Amino acid sequence: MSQRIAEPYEHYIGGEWTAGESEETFESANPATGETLGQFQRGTDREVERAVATAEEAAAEWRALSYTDRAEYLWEIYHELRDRTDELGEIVTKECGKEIAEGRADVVEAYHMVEWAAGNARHPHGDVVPSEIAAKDASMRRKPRGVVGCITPWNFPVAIPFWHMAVSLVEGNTVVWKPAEQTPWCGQIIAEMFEDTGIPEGVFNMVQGYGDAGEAIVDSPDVDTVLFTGSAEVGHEIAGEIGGEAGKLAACEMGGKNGIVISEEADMDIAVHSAVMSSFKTTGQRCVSAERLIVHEDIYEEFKDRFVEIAEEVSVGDPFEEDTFMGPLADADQVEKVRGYNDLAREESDEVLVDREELSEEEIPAGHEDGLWVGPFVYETEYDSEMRSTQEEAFGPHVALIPYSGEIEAGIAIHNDTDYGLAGAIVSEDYRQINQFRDHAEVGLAYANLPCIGAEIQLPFGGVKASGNGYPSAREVIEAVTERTAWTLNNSKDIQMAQGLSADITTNED
Ligand code: UN1
Repeated sequence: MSQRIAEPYEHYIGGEWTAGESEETFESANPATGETLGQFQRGTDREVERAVATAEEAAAEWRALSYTDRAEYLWEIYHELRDRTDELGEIVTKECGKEIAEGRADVVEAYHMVEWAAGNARHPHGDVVPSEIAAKDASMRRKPRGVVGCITPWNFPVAIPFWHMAVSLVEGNTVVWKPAEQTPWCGQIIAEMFEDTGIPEGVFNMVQGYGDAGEAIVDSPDVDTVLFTGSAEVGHEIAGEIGGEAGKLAACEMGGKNGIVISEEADMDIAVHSAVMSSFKTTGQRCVSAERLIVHEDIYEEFKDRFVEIAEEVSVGDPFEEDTFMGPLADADQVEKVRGYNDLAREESDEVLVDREELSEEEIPAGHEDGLWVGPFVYETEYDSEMRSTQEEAFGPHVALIPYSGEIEAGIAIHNDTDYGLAGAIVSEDYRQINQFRDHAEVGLAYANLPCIGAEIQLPFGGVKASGNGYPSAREVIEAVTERTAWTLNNSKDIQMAQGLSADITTNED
C-alpha cells in the first residue's frame, strides 16, 4: 500500500488529506483470499459538503484556464498510469479479484480515456452554423456546468473513474468523487496521482465511503451534474430525484440483461468463443456481460454441447495466475446475489446444464480457502417472459441457453423482451440477419460476430431503456458535463430576423 500516508487512509478535500469528522472506518479486502488490504475513513454528508464547497470555490480559477492548460494535469496522470500499469493492474486484481490481464486492461482503459480527454482539448468544441441571415454568424459553444459529482463502481475501479473525471476536468468542471466502497485502495492511488500533478486545490476531491456519502453528493444543491455508473436500482433513484430538480442533471449508466442471438447461419467457433467471453470474462461482473444466449433450434444441440464443455472446464482460480480465466466474485453481497439467482433458475428453468456454484476442494488454490469462489452456472429453458431468472440481472457467471425457431426476427424479439438495453451481439454469417439485428436490437452497444464486451472509450458507452438515462459516458460524457450556448453575432448595423420575422418597431404614431 501507499507508504505516503498512514492508515486509516483519508479523504482528499481542498488539496489536503483529511480524516473528516467521523470516527468510523471501513476496510478493503482481497476477494480471492479474504486478506485485509487497508483501513479507510468512512465519509459522511459533512465530508461531502466540505468537498462540494471547496469544489465550488475552485471553479472560477479552474474554468479561467485554457483547455490545453487544464489538459496538462491530465497528461501527467496519463504518463503515470502508463508507467505504473503493472503495479496498478496488480492492485486492481487484489482489490476486486479480476484476473491479472483484466486488472491491467482496466488501467489501460483508464489511460486511453485520459488520453482522449486531454487530446480533445486541442479538438474543435463546437460547430459553425450557417444562419438564414447572411450578416449573422452563428455557432455552438460549450461551457462547463460547474461541480460534477462522480459515483463509480468496483468492477472497473480505475477505468470508470476516469470515464467520469477526465472529460469533466478538461472541460473546466471541478469534481467530487466517491469511489466504490469495495475498491477504496484504487481510489487512494488515483487521489495521490492527482495530488502529484499539483492540480489547483479543490479542483479534484475524493470522499471515501458508502451509499450515504453518494447520496449526499446527489442531494447537494451545489452539485450541477451527477455521473453515476452502477446498479439500475440506485441509478433510477438518482435519475428520478435529480430529474425533478431544475438546473441539475444526472447521467446514469446502469446494468443489463444482455443477450447474444446465435442464428442458424452462425460460424460455430465464433459463436462459442463469443458466448464464453461474454458470459464468463470478469466472472460475469461486467454490466455488459451476457446472461442470455438465444440460439436457433437448428444448431442448438451442437452449440449447447460445445458451450457446456467449455463452461465445465473454464479455469476459475487465483487471479494472479496468468492461465486463470475467472477470478472470485467481488464481495459477499455478490456471492449471495448470484447464488440467489442460481437458486431461482434451478426452480424456474427446464434443466441446469452446468453447476459449478460450489467449486470442488481441489479447484480452490492453496491459501485461497477464504476466497469468494463461484464458478459457471448454465441452465436451459424454453422462452417464457414471466421467468425472473431470464429477466433480472444476476451480475455473475450465470447464463441461460434459450432456443428459438423461425426467422431472425423471432430471436431478436426474445432479445428485446427485457426492460434493459445495454449491450448485445449477433453471431451470423448472413449480412441480412446482421443488419436486421443492427436495426432492431434495442441496445446502446451492439456487436456482430464478437463478444458483447470490450467497448473502446472513443465510442459512446451507454444503454437504452432501463440501462441508461440518455447521457452515455466515456467520450459522450461531454454532453452531460457541459452546457451548449447557441451564439449568434450580428455583423450588420441593421437588425434582421430569421423566419421572416419583422424587425420593424411600430408605434401609435405609425
Ligand atoms: C462495465 O461493463 O461495467 O465494454 C464496463 C467493456 C468495458 C467497460 C465495461 N470497456 O466491456
